[in-house]
Amino acid sequence: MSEFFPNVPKIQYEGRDSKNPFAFKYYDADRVILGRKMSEHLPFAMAWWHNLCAVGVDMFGSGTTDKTFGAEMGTVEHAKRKVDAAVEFMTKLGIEYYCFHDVDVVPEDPDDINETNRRLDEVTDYILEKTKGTNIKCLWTTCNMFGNPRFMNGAGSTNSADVYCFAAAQLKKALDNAVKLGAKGYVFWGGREGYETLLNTNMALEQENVANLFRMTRDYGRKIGFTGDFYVEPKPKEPMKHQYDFDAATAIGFLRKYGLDKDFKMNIEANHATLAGHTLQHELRVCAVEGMMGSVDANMGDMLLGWDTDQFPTNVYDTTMAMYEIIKAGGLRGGFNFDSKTRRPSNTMEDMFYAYIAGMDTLALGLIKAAEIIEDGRIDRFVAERDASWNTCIGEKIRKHEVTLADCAEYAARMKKPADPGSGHQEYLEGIVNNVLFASK
Ligand code: XUL
Ligand code: CO
Repeated sequence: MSEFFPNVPKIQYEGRDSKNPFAFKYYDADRVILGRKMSEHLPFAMAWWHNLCAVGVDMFGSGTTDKTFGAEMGTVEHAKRKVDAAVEFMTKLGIEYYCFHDVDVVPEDPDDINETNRRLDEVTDYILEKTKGTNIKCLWTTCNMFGNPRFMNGAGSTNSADVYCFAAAQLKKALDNAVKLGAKGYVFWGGREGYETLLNTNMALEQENVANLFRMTRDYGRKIGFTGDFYVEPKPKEPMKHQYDFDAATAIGFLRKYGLDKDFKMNIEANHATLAGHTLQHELRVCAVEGMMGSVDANMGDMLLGWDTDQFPTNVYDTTMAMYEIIKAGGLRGGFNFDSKTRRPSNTMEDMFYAYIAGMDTLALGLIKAAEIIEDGRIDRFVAERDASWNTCIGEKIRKHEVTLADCAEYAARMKKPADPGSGHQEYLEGIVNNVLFASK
């Protein structure tokens, strides 16, 4: 068992007074909150790419972390050692799900997609073998259709019909593997589905081609028995200057336009929300309102940097407001995938565990505090009272389409002057949140 992480024990819940770095302070899997176990509210997933592949490379320097796991990088042998490491890592943390891109689990053959697919068969067989008898399973899978140079002008939005077919080939294989591994979802993140300049871009054609790729993938998946959700993961930019799935509202509008909204939901990432000029809470509220709440890529950005830093979520205020939205929407269909990476100088194997413990505890604390805000009831009551006029005679008639614009104008003319709409009491409400967060019990 202790092959790759010999210094790390099984991580247990010890409570908030524990000083043990290898213990949860808040995540207590069996604790019941609002009628459900914490583990049911928080289906955690490990992201294969950050945890097992990323070695700390940045724009200015090479890797700082050793992720050879005793094998030569770039070999199928190494790919299998990553599977072994994943199983040990997840078992020690009590994480049940994993997420991956096709080329996270195998080295891609640069010249022959058939060889890459053969390797995928071999390594997914190995994943099945190693996870048999455990409760480890696939939350979602996806394709890397942004790293290979052939995708420099996009995958679904490429100018080249040949390249488009290579994207289709990857998607077909990914859906085969989704069924094989029992994945709950498939994610489309359109890293290069957008443009650098409109001077060379036929936006209408490109968007229609992306929709066609979604449709064909949906049709293939359903044909071979994939019953899970398809997700779109919005992001406004990076790597492209402009990405078509800019934010949740844009992506949902796109899916509705092409009749794909029944099979697709959103995979919302915190750092993508802030890049779009939104909060994570905003993006989740849009999903809740539209019935498109799917899954979450858990991380956070750094407001002073402004790019996709993919840091582990450690801001309790943000996770509290995110959990508030998720609980009120009835929970996630998917889970919380840590699309997060340790900082470049956090380069030990132990840091991988510290990061996950901090992230899991921060979401657990957010869950606890969000439930307390809901049970406290002051905020919900205030919002209901604020909107009370919509339950009065004229308010109800407007909502039921029983009056015309002229009827409303006549109503205003009779009143001469409206009643005071009432204070928004923002600071009072922010005080309630702080009161719940920091009340010592
Ligand atoms: C990139 C990103 C991706 C997707 C999956 O910003 O979030 O890792 O989650 O392709
Ligand atoms: Co992501």
